[in-house]
Amino acid sequence: MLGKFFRPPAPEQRDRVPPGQHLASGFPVLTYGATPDISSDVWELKIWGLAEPLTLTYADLLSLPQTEFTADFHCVTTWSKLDVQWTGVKVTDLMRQVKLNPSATHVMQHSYGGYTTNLELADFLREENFLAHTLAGEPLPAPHGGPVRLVVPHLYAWKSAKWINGLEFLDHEELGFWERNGYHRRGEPWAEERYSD
Ligand SMILES: Nc1nc2c(c(=O)[nH]1)N[C@H]1C(S)=C(S)[C@@H](COP(=O)(O)O)O[C@H]1N2
Ligand SMILES: [Mo]
Repeated sequence: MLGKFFRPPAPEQRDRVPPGQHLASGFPVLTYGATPDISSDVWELKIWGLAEPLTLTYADLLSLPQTEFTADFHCVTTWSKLDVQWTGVKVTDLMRQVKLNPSATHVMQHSYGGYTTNLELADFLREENFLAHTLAGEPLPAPHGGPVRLVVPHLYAWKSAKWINGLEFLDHEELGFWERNGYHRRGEPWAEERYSD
């Protein structure tokens, strides 16, 4: 398993690598299907379902408070990358703009290209989640989800939609693309929630 693409964690990193994961060298790209080509002038994020409908442009996103984040990244295919540096808008700051219906309990992320992934509202509203537009000080490259992706550090990375363009609030759980295709409904890496039963 260890070889060109993986390296063993240093002792101080060991307790940050979840069971069954290996550190990747570099930052691999993992995409199902084609990479959408969306410029920041046309990018938009639509909010609908159990919330007052709202559309944010890239300029709207930049007008919200900007935060730098360092977060670990865990792909269910067993690679992890520690200390990824991002800049973007905290989900909690975004949600101050959104009038959520109190009956909302879940959210579906929608992406350009048709990818979807689901979250419970409590997993979505965490302080450490954010919409990222910058990776290591550079505009987020398209293969990593640019112009804008969600990042949900406490769950496997398939829960972090690249090229995000929609948040649909729901009062029940619906399953996204990978969740309908055998992956776990929640995907917590420390509990190795990889596959559905
Ligand atoms: N829209 C979209 N988002 C996606 C994916 C995808 O195929 N399409 N792949 C997911 C998976 S499985 C992982 S591991 C991460 C990979 O992000 P990266 O390519 O920036 O490493 O994005 C997630 N978000
Ligand atoms: Mo993944």
